[in-house]
Amino acid sequence: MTVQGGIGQSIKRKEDARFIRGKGTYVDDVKLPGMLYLDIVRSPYAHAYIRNINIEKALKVPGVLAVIRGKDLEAANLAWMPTLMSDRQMVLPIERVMYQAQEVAAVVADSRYAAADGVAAVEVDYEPLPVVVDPRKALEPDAPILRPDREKKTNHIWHWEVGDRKGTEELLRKSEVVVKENIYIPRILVSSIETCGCVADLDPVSGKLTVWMTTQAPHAIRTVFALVAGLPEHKIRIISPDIGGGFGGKVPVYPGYVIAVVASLKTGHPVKWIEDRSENLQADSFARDYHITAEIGATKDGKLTALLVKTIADHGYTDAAANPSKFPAGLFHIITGSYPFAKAFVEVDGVYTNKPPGGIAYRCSFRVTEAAYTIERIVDILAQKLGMDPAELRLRNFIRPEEFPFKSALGWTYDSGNYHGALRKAMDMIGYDELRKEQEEKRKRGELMGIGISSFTEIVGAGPSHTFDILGLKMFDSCELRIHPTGKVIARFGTKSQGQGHETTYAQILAEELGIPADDIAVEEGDTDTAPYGLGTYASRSTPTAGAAASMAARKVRDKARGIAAHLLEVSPDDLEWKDHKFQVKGVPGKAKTMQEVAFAAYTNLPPGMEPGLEAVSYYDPPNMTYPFGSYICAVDIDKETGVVKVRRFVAVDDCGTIINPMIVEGQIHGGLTMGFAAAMLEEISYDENGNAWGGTFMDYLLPTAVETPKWETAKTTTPSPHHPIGAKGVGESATVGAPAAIVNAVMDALSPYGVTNIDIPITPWKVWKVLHEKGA
Ligand code: MCN
Ligand code: CUN
Repeated sequence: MTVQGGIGQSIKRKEDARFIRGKGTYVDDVKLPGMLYLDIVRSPYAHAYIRNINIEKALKVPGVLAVIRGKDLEAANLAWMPTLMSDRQMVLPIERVMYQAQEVAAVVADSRYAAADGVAAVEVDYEPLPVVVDPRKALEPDAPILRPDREKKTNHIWHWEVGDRKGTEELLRKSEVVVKENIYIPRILVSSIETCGCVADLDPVSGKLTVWMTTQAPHAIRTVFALVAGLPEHKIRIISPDIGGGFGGKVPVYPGYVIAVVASLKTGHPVKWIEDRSENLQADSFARDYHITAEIGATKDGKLTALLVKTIADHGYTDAAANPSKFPAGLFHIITGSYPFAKAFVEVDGVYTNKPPGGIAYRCSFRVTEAAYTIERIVDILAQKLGMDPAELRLRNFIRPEEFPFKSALGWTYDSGNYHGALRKAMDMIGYDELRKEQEEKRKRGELMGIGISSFTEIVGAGPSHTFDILGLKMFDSCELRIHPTGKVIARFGTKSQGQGHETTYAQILAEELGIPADDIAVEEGDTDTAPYGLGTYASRSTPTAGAAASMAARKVRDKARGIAAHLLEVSPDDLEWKDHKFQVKGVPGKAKTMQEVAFAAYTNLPPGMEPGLEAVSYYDPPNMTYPFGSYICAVDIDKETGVVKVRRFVAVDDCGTIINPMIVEGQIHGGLTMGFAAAMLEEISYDENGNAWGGTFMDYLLPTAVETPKWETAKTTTPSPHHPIGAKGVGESATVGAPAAIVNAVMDALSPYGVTNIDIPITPWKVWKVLHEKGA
């Protein structure tokens, strides 16, 4: 017997009732009496001394009430703030600006327009300084030191390594075939529909600070605010209302948030700050920017041996990456992917440059995108060198289903997988053998067609508290569940949906566990005054952590409910079984009580001595990460004359274990594939030698529209996670992680007759045309 909205049903999203009517409440919809507006003065220079900031004219602009500078913040000890990676970051500068578009001062006014006029009237006297854009140049001995405030007088931030360096080098030396490639994964930025912003309201009477804020992690923000600003934590309320896309870009604390809080304190009014699109693109947390050298070894018949990876990570002027504290390069060491290497070694060096800070954001699961891209690219380059079909090379090497749980060469324990199954399914769907035949014929005619595979392994669900923390906060998550007398439910979570559909899918888990229709279950997130503590939504962790907490809380409720049901049925609790979503007397299916009947009794007719009420809380600390995976195959045609790449077909087989809502998962995969396509073909933010951003507006930061986006063909296999209460793995980032390598592998496959092994993304027509031209095609 199924329950309405139980696990596996493609019910429509509950939240869409308000979104499609334009009735969502986003931060910019919050309007409070007496609210003021903040706008920010930003630096035109990538590196400069600030000689003077003259605010006299700005203060004369009608409507302007205050101008805030770094030195105003210094008095409150707020000119700098700590980053998540134990570095420090300017809220507003006192002496120097470090990147173009950095916040320099802030204007508070009684309207958004007056604030903008005020910004235009602030006069800043800069003295330009030498700019460092290339992280490799930043490491040269004569490079200007960008962070003299640090003890170590060097632009090198940290070195991090994992694995067996000597063993890997030795095994590579002994390997019959070795290939090595330099791969650059450029800077990209999330372009959510909604930019970042907040409304900060410090009530002068109660001393309570309420901040409506575009954040993916409200509780963590509350604790960080308490620790940094010294405010009592119970007097801070962070509300993350509806969010128009996060994708990682709403994890960091941006200076604008802090300045808005200070402005509210200073003026005694609520203050709103909303970024505009260019500010969002130019100053917010970036993703990728990894300069990677990968080397892979194999035997002549294609058995993989060892993998060695060296990386320079460009962090901009401060290391403000959002990673678990122990992992400065995130989970990059998932880079051995779907393969059982005997030896592997990875090292990463973090470097300062004159660029905006950040790192990891953009549907990445903590640098898993970089890892998956590298391994899936280098395996293809190896196949090319071996003269072996890339599908054959993968199938020969994949970790076998019976080898799970599998310990990778770099120390992760993969929970479950069936990589052969996913790749074979994708090959069937796309008609792999026929495509290869077609390619052979086309090659004879001089036409360029390519087929690319990506068989990625993800790692999501941070995480087990023995390994995962952010600034010491353990990365568990939570569900608080309460059943009302009439059998209706409210459940609150420590995570925060930004479009993923949590109001629907958490209700589905609870419906399945409680036998109560999903329509009768309200889900709330994002208000720290009401939601249980949790670390928030990013790294596809909500289902593995808070989703599991939903099951565990429901099972706690069921334990109590069993006693009440036994009382109602006048039997011993041991005589009951939970079957078909109700408590039944074993062997007497007609004698049963539903959860709704039990709920009413919990407030009206209890067994003697039992506490009234029916509720439970679960703080779920997962025993392991979950390891979703997939196999993607892409077929492209390239126009020799123009270099234009056309994705003809793209087949995606994903496996995220038990699926809660197939329609939502398909939506996640469609969106993720489109973002992966964007990274492979269009998006890039780069800098000229003076540190001017290229790609700071949508005129030249290219997003895919419906016109460019290929038609996605999706399918699934189901390999449940053995340690998750319902066997689910995360899926929110899989497609963005897996897609780029499939597309680039297809392009390189098309170009392989010319001996081309790599073109760095984005694969623009110009880059392709240039290579073809150079090779005389
Ligand atoms: N789901 C499911 N069955 C599974 C796994 C997931 O039905 N086996 C559902 C979940 O219940 C949830 C959705 O799929 O409704 C995504 O779940 P999960 O993989 O747990 O990821 P999170 O909810 O933690 O979302 C975070 C993830 C990340 S990190 C980025 S980045 C990203 C992504 O989600 N940002 C998004 N997808 C996004 N989608 C939208 N619309 N907006 C964003 O900002
Ligand atoms: Cu890295 S982007 Mo998601 O983890 O919010």
